[in-house]
Amino acid sequence: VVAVLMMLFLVALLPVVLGNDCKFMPFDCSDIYKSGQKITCSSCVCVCGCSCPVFGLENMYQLTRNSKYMLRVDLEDFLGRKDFALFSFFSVGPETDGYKLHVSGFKAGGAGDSLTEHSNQKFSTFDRDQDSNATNCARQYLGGFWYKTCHAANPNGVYLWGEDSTHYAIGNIWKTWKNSFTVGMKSIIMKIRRVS
Ligand SMILES: [Ca+2]
Repeated sequence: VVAVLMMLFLVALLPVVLGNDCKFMPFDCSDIYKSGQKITCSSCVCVCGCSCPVFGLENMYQLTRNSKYMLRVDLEDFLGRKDFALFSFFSVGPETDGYKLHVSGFKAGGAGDSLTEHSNQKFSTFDRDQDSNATNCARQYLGGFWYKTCHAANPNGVYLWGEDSTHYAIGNIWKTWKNSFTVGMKSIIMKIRRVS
């Protein structure tokens, strides 16, 4: 199912997709925080009111279509190392174009850039091969992602609980972490923030 995107997106500021009946609803989460309202989750989505999100590709498309967002990926391994990768631009395209990833402007972070090469790729799953490889990358590497030929990051791959080279590149890896396809991360968290 294309709409399933298991990566955890934490969103600091989200735009509203305003329907006609929602004119006086908060514009985004910062308005909620300012109002003193308590939200129990660490991020929220405001679409005719604000709630805790379960993110899918369609939501990511709707969120990023009208404003500019930056992306920060926070990573941690099982040895206690924490680091990040920062990108100045992030968006997801519409379903009619395969929910293409658009990411650019790698700026900083010791985790390195394992994502830019996935830019302009459609999202592929077991049942929808939209990658640029002869094989089905999702089946080959047991994940769902914006595969190209196939990946440098596989955050929806198998949770390996650390370093494991038994099966090539199937893990939830971020290649530039250790220039390796064998290190399964403890966590990979993608956070977006509106910048305009
Ligand atoms: Ca393919």
